[in-house]
Amino acid sequence: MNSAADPQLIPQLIAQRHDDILLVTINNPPVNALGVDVRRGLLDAIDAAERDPAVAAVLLVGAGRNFIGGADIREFGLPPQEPRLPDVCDRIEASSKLVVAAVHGATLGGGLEMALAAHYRLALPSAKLGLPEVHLGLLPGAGGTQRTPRLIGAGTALELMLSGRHVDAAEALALGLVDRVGTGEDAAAAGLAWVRELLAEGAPVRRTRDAGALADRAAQQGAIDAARATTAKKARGLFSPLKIVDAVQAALDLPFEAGMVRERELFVECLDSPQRAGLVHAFFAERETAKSPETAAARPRPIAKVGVVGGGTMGAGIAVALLDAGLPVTMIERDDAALARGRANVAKVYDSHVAKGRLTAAACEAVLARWSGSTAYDALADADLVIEAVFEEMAVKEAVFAELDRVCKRGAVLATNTSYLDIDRIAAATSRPQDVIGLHFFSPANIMKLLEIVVAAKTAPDVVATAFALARSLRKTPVRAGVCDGFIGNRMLAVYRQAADHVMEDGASPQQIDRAIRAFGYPIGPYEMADLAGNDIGWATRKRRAPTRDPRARYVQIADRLCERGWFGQKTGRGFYLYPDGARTGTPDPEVQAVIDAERVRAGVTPRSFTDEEIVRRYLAAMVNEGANVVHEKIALRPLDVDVTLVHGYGFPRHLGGPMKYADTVGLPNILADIRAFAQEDPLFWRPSPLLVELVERGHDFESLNHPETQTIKQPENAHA
Ligand code: T1G
Ligand code: NAD
Repeated sequence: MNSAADPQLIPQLIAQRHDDILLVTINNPPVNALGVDVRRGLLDAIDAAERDPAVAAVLLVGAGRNFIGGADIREFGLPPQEPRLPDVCDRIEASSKLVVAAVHGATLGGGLEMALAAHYRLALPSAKLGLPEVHLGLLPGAGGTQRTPRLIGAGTALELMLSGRHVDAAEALALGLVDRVGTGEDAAAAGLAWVRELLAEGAPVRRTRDAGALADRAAQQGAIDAARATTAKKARGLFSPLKIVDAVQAALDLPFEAGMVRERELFVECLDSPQRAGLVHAFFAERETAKSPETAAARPRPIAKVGVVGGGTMGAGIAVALLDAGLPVTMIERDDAALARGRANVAKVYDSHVAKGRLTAAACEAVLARWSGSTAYDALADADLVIEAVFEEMAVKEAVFAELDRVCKRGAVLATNTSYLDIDRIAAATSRPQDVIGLHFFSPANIMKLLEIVVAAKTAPDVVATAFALARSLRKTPVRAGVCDGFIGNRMLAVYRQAADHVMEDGASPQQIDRAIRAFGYPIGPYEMADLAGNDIGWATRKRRAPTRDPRARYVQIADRLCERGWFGQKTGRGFYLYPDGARTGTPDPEVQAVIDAERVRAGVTPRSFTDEEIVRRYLAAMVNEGANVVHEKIALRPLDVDVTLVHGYGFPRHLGGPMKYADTVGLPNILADIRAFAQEDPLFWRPSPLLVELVERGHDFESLNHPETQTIKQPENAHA
């Protein structure tokens, strides 16, 4: 390295001398990921410091808001490039000159591993430290599974690696992950001051590999065994968690170098697992859906005051989500009794937080003070945004929007939380359709991450941008959707649920279908889900669709028979299952089986047996096929929008990436072959999506459509036709 006058090693890494300290700044926006160039630059910097007698110590810091967000996730799955991160960390640790890391903001994965390889660590108040690799189907593969247990003990290290949670500076100090918590946000200044102190005290080079937290072997083994037992129960088919436990076991059993070799073996197993591909896809996909064409083109309108019309299940949940984001909320209900219920639904959430010690009574009072209610719509005159969540009936919604059109100020955004209805028609009930948009929350609205932002034909771009900005402030995962019956998620749900109903009428029991879908990776099966959400919602939709249903289409009436008996699910104590005494887990109901048997006779069906594998193939084929239709009709911009919707709103296993990613993994020709085989029985239901046929003919997959340049935003007029 040349003199102090030549600070720049490479664009992403700046090395400057401050007297006898070499300040190395990682500058690789947006999160200083440890891509190959940064790794090379770091090696060069340490080598240069070693060679330069004038350098007594090296200080590592990150430019911008973060220290290091981890290894560069975009490199996973690509051919590995030297130097590998574990080698860079080993080089840092082996330095004869003091190496100190001063961390702020995100200090995650490979970023924390690098700090652990340094000889001393300082954290600033903004620091968020963690080893979240498990969320990507991986394990800390740059020495994290070997150094962390030696520094803080096997149990604590495993808890951090298996949860993937971030700890703040104070907790990091308490755990022993860092040596000191600094002040302010200037990592370089705070770091330089501390390094001078360390040099003045003659602080020795201290290698984390020599730390002794694993000394009490019996206790450490106990902690590992306990973690293995819990993980075996909780992993639910996830691949990397038990590999993490194996790696920490190696830290206890093996010398450091041998442990590093074992870590690498386990890391590569995780890297090669399809789950890594699914989880990395989900990571990037949920960041892509937050960028709609409109967010690039238009500025959001300011939102300071929000109105919510309807205080039922959704209205109350939406109000809580808004209050949690610090916004004042005005709730409108039909009458005082309904308004009181609405307030009680909101207060209930915060009261339970207080009861669980998550919120003080004073803080609860402060939040509820931002709630106001009225039965007069005029109370919404100065709202910047109004979200409607009244009954799912077109006439009721049109009346509400006409009223909002009368009372709301110009420029207010008028949103509907409808699950299925035609938002172009709702917008037409106002004189300002350009200000109308769909904000489709999922129940419970204050918990579920997904927010379908439904863009109607006349919705203005800045209204769309406003919706995406709102999603960010509510910490929701937004997906842009076009107008059709059920938008992206509910439209697909209706189709793959039909596929399950066909299998049930043809011979499988609801229990078998649920078991097969759970084994595939879902938290619960379709009939357990129906009983949880309430079978009456689907019934109302089927009744609404009856007049336009194709008379040639197969229509399974089993669910209708149950609803006619009032068996709506958990809320009525029985549905597809029995829920005695308010039980949350259902037990098989022989009377439901009797209804199914009677329906088979009525429909002239001779039942047959199904393998679980065939049930899953039919369920997924229907899901993927309709997903392709949704992309083909530009209701969803790209296949990844479908993936994010199903993962965040419909329980699709995240480690499979979503149905479209899963289809790419299975191979689109195989999915199409299944659909064509099933079409032998029912060509009307199993019509292959034109997009699926086209991609197979071209030898392409859904991933090929996930890149921005393929986007167009114009959608066909009135997709309801
Ligand atoms: N690699 C590549 N790109 C990344 C990245 C990473 N590690 N982290 C974020 N990005 C991109 C992201 O796609 C987005 O891009 C932009 O940065 C801003 O991200 C060997 C194996 C750091 C807390 O798991 O949790 O180290 O959309 O929108 O809300 O052991 O990003 O703008 O084009 O999320 O401020 C371990 C992952 C890696 C952390 C910042 N590290 N990142 O949150 O911004 S594996 C992680 C995050 C590893 C080693 C192993 C968050 C963040 P774009 P953002 P944010
Ligand atoms: P709900 O029956 O629990 O609540 C509806 C509320 O709207 C009632 O409190 C009612 O008093 C009030 N209301 C009716 N007409 C009104 C009017 N003219 N002015 C003011 N208030 C009025 O229904 P919900 O489950 O909360 O559903 C509300 C909307 O959200 C529906 O469009 C539904 O499709 C949609 N949605 C529901 C769910 C769900 O899981 N429940 C999920 C997503 C979207």
